[in-house]
Amino acid sequence: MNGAELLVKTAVGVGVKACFANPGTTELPIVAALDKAPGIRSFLGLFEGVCTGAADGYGRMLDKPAMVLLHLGPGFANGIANLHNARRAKSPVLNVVGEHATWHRDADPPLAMDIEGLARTVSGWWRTSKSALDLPSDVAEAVTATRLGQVATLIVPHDYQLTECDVYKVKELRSPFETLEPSSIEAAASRLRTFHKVALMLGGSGLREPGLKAAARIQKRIGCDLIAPTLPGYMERGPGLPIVERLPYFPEQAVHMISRYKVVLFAGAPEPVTFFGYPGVRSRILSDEQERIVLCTDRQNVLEALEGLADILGGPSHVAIDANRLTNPKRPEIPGGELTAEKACLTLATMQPGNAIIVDEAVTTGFVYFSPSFVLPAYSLMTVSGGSIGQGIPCATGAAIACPDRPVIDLQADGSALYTVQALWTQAREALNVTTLICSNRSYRILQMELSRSGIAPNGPNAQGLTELTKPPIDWVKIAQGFGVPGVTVSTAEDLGRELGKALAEPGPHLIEMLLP
Ligand SMILES: Cc1ncc(C[n+]2csc(CCOP(=O)(O)OP(=O)(O)O)c2C)c(N)n1
Ligand SMILES: [Mg+2]
Repeated sequence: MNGAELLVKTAVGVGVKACFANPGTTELPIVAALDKAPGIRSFLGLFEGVCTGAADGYGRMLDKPAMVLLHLGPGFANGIANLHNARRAKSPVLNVVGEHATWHRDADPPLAMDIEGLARTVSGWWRTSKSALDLPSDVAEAVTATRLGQVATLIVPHDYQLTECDVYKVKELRSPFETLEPSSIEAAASRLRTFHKVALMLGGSGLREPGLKAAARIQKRIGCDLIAPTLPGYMERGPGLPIVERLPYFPEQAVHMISRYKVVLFAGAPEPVTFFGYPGVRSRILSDEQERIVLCTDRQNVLEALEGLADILGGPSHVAIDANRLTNPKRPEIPGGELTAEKACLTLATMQPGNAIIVDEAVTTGFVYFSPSFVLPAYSLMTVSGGSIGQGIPCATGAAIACPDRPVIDLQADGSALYTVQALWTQAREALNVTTLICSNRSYRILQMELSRSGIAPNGPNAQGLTELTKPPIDWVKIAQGFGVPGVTVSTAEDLGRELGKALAEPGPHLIEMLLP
């Protein structure tokens, strides 16, 4: 057995089942090992940002890592933007990056780069292997690090991949969570008993079904509202789960929403801040007068903390969610007429099948999706958690590979789609059940809005030229067809309803361009 086989065998042994790859010469021993030591399916991405975004989507869905196989520093660099989203989503991702042979490195060959320097910007754990025999423990440690919701990056010199060695031993995986002190949960509980108007901000596993059910028990006891970050990495919604509001994107709306509360309790979510530093607007959404209580950080077990708090507060063991609390307990009606952002979102909310996976990289078009969609059948929602666009199509691809029995719908802004559009080819190649709804407003609309908000007219020749996607218009149907995905353009809600129905009924990927004003 060589080092590459040792690496792959260990990865299989600790439960890795998928590898999103764009390899080069320094990874070819690992490519060969994927055949020799079976257990991992590989998927070719035609750009590294596709591979990392797909691994992110896969990791968010299954809460366990896929491997990403990347070529030296340049390959890794191409994948960083979506690894940034993975890091912000607390998504488990295992990167394996080939490095030049140790004896060749000093010659400074063309693809040589400081890979560790790149790795540290997005990885909670990173290492360059020191020998072929270290590879099993390196892989096991890397996978353990991903269990904390981290990106782990293992850099493997080419000569170690080729070194013959027989030792094969999978190391035990340790629980990665930092200890949760019962006294801090008790302290939070006694402080909370004295307050009304509490918001509970949920992150990590707090937004998965068991976490949400524990949050509902706390809510029943202290009457708090539940809030998710503006861009949650992963959350579950549906019947039987409590209503969770989302912090709005624009700072004045976020401040307005959070100003209702005297106390904000954090469970695995960071304190919210504005996306950008706007002159005259403070960074933190909370005021100095509002009390912050940290139940647990994102390095602790959020579910355990929420359940512990619910127990101490004496919350009932199960809370039936009262449908009367919903302001609009009925599913929205199918709208009609020329499409708008709102009608596009309502049509999706009306037709969304049960158990769907919704990827929301709709930017401005998606603002109106979240509210009507809390009355829908159960679904999972993923957003562009790190604000680094070009995440949606790859993320949907990885999610469909992780959960082949669930329909995936990607509500996808047009500008963002074009960063990693070649992920459509992987969808076609793997016959994935993904429907991509392109929000075709032919602009970087959010930038136009930000320009107007800052008092700059968005119609100067440069401001216009840098925010419009016209001249020439982008032909979405041809792009989709070019990658092997059937595509269609719609301009009314009725047509969208009909085409979405067809796309969901037919296996394989589809793209629908929704012409929006
Ligand atoms: C990697 C990266 N590059 C650039 C940006 C800046 N940016 C934010 S939104 C946006 C364009 C959004 O346009 P689109 O995806 O069409 O959504 P719309 O605003 O039209 O709804 C850009 C360029 C970013 N956030 N991330
Ligand atoms: Mg746009």
